[in-house]
Amino acid sequence: MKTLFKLFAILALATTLLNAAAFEKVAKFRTTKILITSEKPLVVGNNTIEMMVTLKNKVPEGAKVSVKAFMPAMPGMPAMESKSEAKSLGNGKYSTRINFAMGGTWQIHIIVTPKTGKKVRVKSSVNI
Ligand SMILES: [Cu+2]
Repeated sequence: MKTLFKLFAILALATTLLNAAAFEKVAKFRTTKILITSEKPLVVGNNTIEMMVTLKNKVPEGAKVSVKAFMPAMPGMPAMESKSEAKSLGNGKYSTRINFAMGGTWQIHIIVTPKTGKKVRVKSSVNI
């Protein structure tokens, strides 16, 4: 019995470690909450992020999600932007790729378009 318990404890720990995201941030706007995660640390170049979207603590069935990451113009540098339509993985989970062209602070706008009702823009930012 003791061995079995140990086995379960190890399994539980392993699962926790496997699920630990290298990047995690919550973005909120009114009743819309988005948990942004990435398995790998965010880097300059291509990144895959996942988003867990809830509206009033519920999964918005059939909602569309798009992501815009941008950096305003800087001295000697034009404004930069990366736009994408996220792929639905079901159960309020979405995945998309973002390209960060350079290091620094990037503004992130996540636009959630529910099947019915108004679209919501949730703002966040990341440091690369
Ligand atoms: Cu820049």
